[in-house]
Formats: sequence, C-alpha cells, structure tokens
Amino acid sequence: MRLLIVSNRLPITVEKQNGKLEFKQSVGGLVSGINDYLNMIKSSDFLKSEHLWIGTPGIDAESKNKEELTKIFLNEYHCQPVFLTEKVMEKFYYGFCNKALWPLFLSFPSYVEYDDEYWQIYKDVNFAFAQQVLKVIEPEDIIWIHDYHLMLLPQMLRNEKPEAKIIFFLHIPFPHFELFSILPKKWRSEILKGILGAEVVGFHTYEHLQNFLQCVLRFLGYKHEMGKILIDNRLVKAGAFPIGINFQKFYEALNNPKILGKVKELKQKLDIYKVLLSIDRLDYSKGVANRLKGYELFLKENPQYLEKVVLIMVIVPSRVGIEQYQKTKRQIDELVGRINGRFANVNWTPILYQTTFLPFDDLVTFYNIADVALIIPLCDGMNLIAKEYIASRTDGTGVLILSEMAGASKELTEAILINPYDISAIASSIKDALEMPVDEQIRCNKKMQERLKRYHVGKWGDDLIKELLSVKEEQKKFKVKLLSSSARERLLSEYQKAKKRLIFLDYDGTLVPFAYDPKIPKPGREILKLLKGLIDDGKNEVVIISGRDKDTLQRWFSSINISMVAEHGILVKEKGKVDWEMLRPLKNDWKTHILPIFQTYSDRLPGSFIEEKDYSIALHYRQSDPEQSSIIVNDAIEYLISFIANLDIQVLQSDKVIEVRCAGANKGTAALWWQSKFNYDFILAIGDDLTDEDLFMVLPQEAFTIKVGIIQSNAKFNVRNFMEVRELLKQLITK
Ligand code: GDG
Repeated sequence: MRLLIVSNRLPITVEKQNGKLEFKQSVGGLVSGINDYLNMIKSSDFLKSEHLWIGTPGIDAESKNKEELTKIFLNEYHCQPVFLTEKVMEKFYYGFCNKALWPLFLSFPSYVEYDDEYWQIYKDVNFAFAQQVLKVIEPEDIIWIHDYHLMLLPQMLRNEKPEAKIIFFLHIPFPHFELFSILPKKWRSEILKGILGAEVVGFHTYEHLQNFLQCVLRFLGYKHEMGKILIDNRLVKAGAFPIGINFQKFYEALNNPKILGKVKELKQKLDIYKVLLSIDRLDYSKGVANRLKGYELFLKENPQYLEKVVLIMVIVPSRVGIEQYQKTKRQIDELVGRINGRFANVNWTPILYQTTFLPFDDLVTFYNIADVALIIPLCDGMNLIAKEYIASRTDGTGVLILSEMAGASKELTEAILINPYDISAIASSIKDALEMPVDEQIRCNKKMQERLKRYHVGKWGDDLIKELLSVKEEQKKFKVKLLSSSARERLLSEYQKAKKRLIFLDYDGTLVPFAYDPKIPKPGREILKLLKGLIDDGKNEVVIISGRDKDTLQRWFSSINISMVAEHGILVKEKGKVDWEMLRPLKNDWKTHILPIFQTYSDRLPGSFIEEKDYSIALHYRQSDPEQSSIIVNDAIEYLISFIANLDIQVLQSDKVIEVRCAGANKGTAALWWQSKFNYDFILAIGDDLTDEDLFMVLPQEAFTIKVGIIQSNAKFNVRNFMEVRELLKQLITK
C-alpha cells in the first residue's frame, strides 16, 4: 500500500537565485503536519508505507528543465511535481484560492473577490491534478488530498476510479452555511460534491464538521447519521480529526547541545526581561495588528513593566503577491514602528521584530526562552505554533495566551483563552500571564502536554487512514446488484417464453421522476404509449401499483385499459371493471382526528402541504427547509405514533413525505391478491419507494424484482433511474 499525498504545494519549493535553482523547505502548517506524519510512519506499526507527494514545485518550469526537475524531485524527495504556468498560478492560487476561498472560509467575507474566470481556472487546475494522479496511481494506493485548493479533486478521481481509496482533509475552517452562500449556487454544490468524492472527509474541529454537514444538507439535500452520508449508495464519513504535532521533536529538542547552547546564550542576553513571543505566517487572519494594539495598551496601563518586557515578533512572509497581504504587512510595520517609537529608549526596545523564516533550531530556541506566547488569530483551522510552544516547555513553565477562534483552543483548554477582537482582554491577559504563579503554569502545561503527547500527529494520520479502511469495509454492505446485461438477457428470454405474465409498476420515481408538486407528473404520451404497448400484448396483466389516490389514477390512466392499485394497496381496480374494490374492509373515520394534527405541523413547516386521500393522509415537505424539516418531521412522527396507538392505522415515512394510512393493507397484500387470481409463469415488479419493499418481499423467488435507485433493497436487482426503467419496458415491447 502506498500513500499518495496530494496538496497544492510540495514540501520543497524551487527558486531561481542568480540563475541557479535552489530547493527550500516550504512554509506553513500543512507541510509541517504532513512532513511530521511521514517521518513518524517510517517507524509505525500500523502503516509502514512508501509515499509519493504530488503538488506544484513553486516554479513555472521552462520546458527544458521540467524533466531534470522532475527527476530530482522524484529521486531525492519522493515528490511528483505538477507544473503550472505563472499565469495559471496567478489566477488559481493568488486568485480563486486566496482571494475567494481563503477569506470566505476564514470569515472575512468583505475581502472575498471572485469571477467566472477564476472559477474556471480552479476547475482546470483540479483537473490537471487529477490527470497527474491518474498517471501514477496503483490499485492499492491511498490518496490523501489536502486543503481548499483541491476541493474538486476527490470527485474528479472518483469518476475515473470508482474503487479508489480517497481521504480529503481540510486544514482551514469550513464556514457556516450563511457565509458559504456567498458563493454562486452552482459553485457551492460543485465544491460540496467534489469533496464528497472522498470516503473520509476530515476537519480539525467539531464546529467545522457541523458547518460542512449543514451545507451538505442544505445545498445537496443529503442527511447524515453520526457523520455518515450515503450518496448514490456510496458511503462517506465526515469527522473531526484534530491535527497533532510530533510531540517528542519539540519536547526533546533541548537534548540537542546546539539548541541548548543557543537557548542559554539568548536567555543571558535577555536576562533582565520577561519575554513574550509571537510567531505567524503573514496573514490577516492571524490577527497580528490586534495583538500589537493589545501589547501597546498593556504597556500604557502597566508602566511598572516598561523596560521589563520584550515582545519577540516573527512574521514569516507568505502570499506577498496579494494586495491584502501587502496591506497587512504595512499595517504591522506601522504598528511596530508606532509602539517602538512611543515606548523605546536608548536601553530598551519593546518589540524585537523579524520578518524571515527561522531555521528549526531558532524556532525552538524562541519557544524555549519565551515566558509567554501570544497566539491570537482572528480565525484559524488549528494553529500548530500554539501546540509546539507547549510541547517545547520541557520544565513545564510558560504561559500560552490563545485565541478562542483557533481550532487549538478546543484542545488546549488550560491556556488563557481570549477573544482576539477584544483589545483590552489581550492587554489584561498579558498581565495575568506574566503574573501567573509558576506552579500554576506547570499544572496547566503538564495537562496540555499529556494530551499533545497522546494525540500526536502520527495518531491523527493513522486515525484518518483507519477510518478510510473501516468505511471501505462497511461499504461492502451497500453493494448493489445492478441489472447486468446477462441478467437483462435472462429476463427478456423468460419474458419471451412465458404464456401469462404479471407486471407490477410503481408510478412516481419509477416511471416518472419526482416533482415538487405531486400534481405535476401526470403521464405524458411516451408513458401511456409504453403502457399501452405492454397491455396490447395479450399475455400481459399490467398493474400500476401506487400510493396515489384512486381518482388521480383513474383520471390519468382512463385512456388505457390498465389494472390499478391505489393508496399503497388499499384499493384495487381490475382492468375493464368500473368500480374500485377494497381488499379488506377499512375505516377512514380516523382522518378527522389526524387531519388537524397534520395541519398544525404543516403550518409550522413552510413549503409543506397536505394531500388527503380516501384512506390515507400525506404531508409532503420536499420544498421545505431541510434542517427545519428534520426537526419538525421527527417531532410529528413521534407525536403521531403515540396518538395512533389504539387506532388501526400506521405512520409511514418515505422520501420527503409522512403518511398516515390504514394498517393491514399494503402493496404486498395487494400483489398476493393479484397473483392468486391466475397461474402466472412470469412476474416482474419495479418500484423505487420504501412501500415497494412490501411488494418485493412477498413475490415468489423466481419473480424479477427491480429497485429503482442505487439503494439497498429486497429486490433482486437495481437500476439507476426511471429512464432505465423505460428503456427496459421498451425492450419488452419489442421482444
Ligand atoms: C494551516 C492552517 C492549521 C512557522 N514559522 C516558521 C515555522 N513555522 C511552522 C510552525 C508550524 C507551521 O509553520 C505553522 O502552522 P500553523 O498551524 O500555525 O498555521 P498555517 O500555516 O496557517 O497552517 C492552520 C495548519 O494548516 C495545519 O493543519 O493548523 O490552521 O491555517 O508548524 O512551526 N517553522 C520554521 N521556521 C519558521 O519561521 N522552521
């Protein structure tokens, strides 16, 4: 088994410096997290596997060095580069990804910019990635796709490789549905469907997961059960898998004499100060400006700390090509200048400001010398720096001030958690942190360290892969039995041989698609012609077996001489006869009690309406808000079940309808009645609804039973949709 990691950027970026190519480590949490995971699996018991990382190399390769670069990437870094031109990268990465998706997903809607061209390029790039993956994929590979740049990729791969094992993980928050609605309708559903091409969809937190599931329900109409979503009979599991870190790497860093030396040296230099630390990638979502304003207010309100604290502020350059990032950088520079200008003197500078990427040793040195870490993003998927700081504090001292808006705040609950928009809270939390007793610091940090040690990055990755394997296993249950060409041949040949045939056909969803208004799908010419064709073959008894009321069926099918069953088996009418019969005497006086209940629920559920039939009442809610429906419908069902306890009626829930009807009669009882009338040597039953299951169950073993839709069923075979049913009926007629 091989692990194919797919992300926008490779972990190594190539840059041209003075005409020479240089290979550098890429910046950011995604690369840190996956690199650490890959290092850990080398010694893992669960997954000792090869890997290949697919992504862009950071350079617009000229055709002459593409091959050479590919070789270096493959041989030295286990990487497969996807080359994109600078022009495409501009619109894809700087455009759609970072001007539209990033601000939207990180809750900065006013920064969102998009246009059709960006979207088209986003699709093209996802497609280019798909082509690259398809070139290298082997049957046993696990494909692990990362982040918001590649949300269409899972489904693109699924279309080509239905059996592929795919995980999608989102490193940033998934927005609330109201924010997600900012995207045009078509894009929203393409993005959601794209992600759902994976078997496992992972988020850092439960909140991000809930937002995603809510969008899936609202915009695609798929419900979930404990994060499991069934899509065309394919199981997808969405869950929260908070990323961890390589705990030991940070906890044991001081065992390295070089790092220890650096820590001692810097501690000596800053001996007289309490040290505050702030490290981030340059990004407006990291809230650096607020942090600086909070620090300024702290200095103003606490003059006793002047010349006694320093803030080491590291900003690692990122996405500098985007105007909003340049603005953020200017704002930070100005604030640093203002604060230093306001408070500094010849002996002391309150902010030591650095804007370069730090080598690992320097990064851990900073973690180790900082008495307080200020990690206060306005919004963040997780934030690994917060975790790394705590893990680095081997002696247990140090205080973490952490934003409530970072995913990490859900796990690091012993940190000082603050609202990053509240400047005075930032100021007062700095004071609290500086004055926190050491034993309190140790007590809090030890707890957090235990958690970080237990749920480390290896566990994160392993959990996602275990989940994938378990979904694959569970998926086997949902395997359907599509009507294969050989089964179809057998059906047609038995049909031809038979002397007397019985054919049951459900109507809605079987012969015609579902419509919002039940009055709409009356049979058109094509259907009537098909049915007539079947009837005209004198050997066929054709029965429309439906949940519809008798008057509707009568009206729709009066032009052809066909047998009918109405209200899911309560009323039958044989062809050529005028009257409808009830197979068992039933009462409908209960309707006067149930109708007002339905009315109340319908009033509470806008978009729903009531259909009253002779022996049943239905509440249709296909057009209602899906979330509101699920609450009200559950409530209605619970209430109805308790209400009807002593009545001879039953409650039935099928696709976007609740129905109350007389008990004791169903499509199965009607089918048996029909079957007993003659010695048929060929029986065919086709239906899509839950109520058709009664029919499939009672028919003899040799009957051909067909479920419409890719759904588990008691029927022997499945076809995909009503069009395939029509196709099959056409074949019967021409036989
Ligand atoms: C995204 C999500 C989510 C930073 N500066 C230096 C450096 N780093 C390393 C840190 C840390 C990583 O980069 C930053 O990770 P974050 O999680 O803080 O932030 P993002 O880059 O925004 O990452 C984020 C993450 O993905 C993982 O899923 O947590 O929410 O936005 O590992 O150590 N490393 C070195 N020098 C630096 O100057 N060596």
